Amino acid sequence: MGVVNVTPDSFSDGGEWFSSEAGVRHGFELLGEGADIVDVGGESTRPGAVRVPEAQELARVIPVIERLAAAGAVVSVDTTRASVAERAVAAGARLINDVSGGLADPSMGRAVAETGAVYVCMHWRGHADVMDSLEVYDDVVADVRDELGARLAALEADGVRREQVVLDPGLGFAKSGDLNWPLLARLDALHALGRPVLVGASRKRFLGRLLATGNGDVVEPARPLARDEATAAISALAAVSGAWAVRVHAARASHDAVRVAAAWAAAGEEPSGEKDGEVGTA
Ligand code: PMM
Repeated sequence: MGVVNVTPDSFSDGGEWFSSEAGVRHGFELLGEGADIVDVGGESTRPGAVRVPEAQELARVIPVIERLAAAGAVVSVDTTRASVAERAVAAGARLINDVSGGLADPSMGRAVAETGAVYVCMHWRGHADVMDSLEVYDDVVADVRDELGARLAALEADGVRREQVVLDPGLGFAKSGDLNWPLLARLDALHALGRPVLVGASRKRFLGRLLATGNGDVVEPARPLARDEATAAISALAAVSGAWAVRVHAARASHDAVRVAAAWAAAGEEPSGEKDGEVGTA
């Protein structure tokens, strides 16, 4: 899944794709680099970011989704708003990627059920302006699994079919630094919920910290663009761990990494059939 942030303030690509034209062009670039899905978002979830009004979010994402979908691309909309999700599906999006897992908008479950779209349900505890204060866990892996399990049950109560849902540990969301590594190392705990898993590690702060230079008081985190090689390494490891997709800003390196992982796995294992069940749309 390649990322098109149609925002002026995304932390990782600095608003480079902030216009419909540029967003569409970048979407095609990502597809050309091997992305299977283009994820279009109009609201930054950068730590500390403030919300944009719904009308502005719609004005950013709908034209880009329409153009990419009309050209045959599989498009996902990155939104926490049910109204934006519905309009995006009407414009051709086939996936709804909700970083709040339905918690930001009580109407989301019903919208997902009605559209029949694939729904990425990410682990989330609060909006970007407060999330850093919410990272209190007894056991981050068990807590994230249990909270996602609760979201899955709530979605089903709203009429969403389990087969529509993909789960996501929400790296970097109410999780700083070393809290992210156990979630990656224990993707099996999320797979135990019986749904496919998407991993979004691309260019995130915990990678900047891992790759930091200097020591003592002068430690400099690696810049977002200097995190792409580490992102590709995670893509390979996530693929080996059975992830359904990785959400990345630089598609080519991760596409190659995933191909390496697939060749490696195919050479070492007996074919075992479907691992998590199909992700199905209506
Ligand atoms: N991360 C961001 C935005 N959307 N969606 C999913 N499903 N998973 C993520 O980890 C995720 C996401 C934040 O990163 P960005 O601002 O660089 O897009």
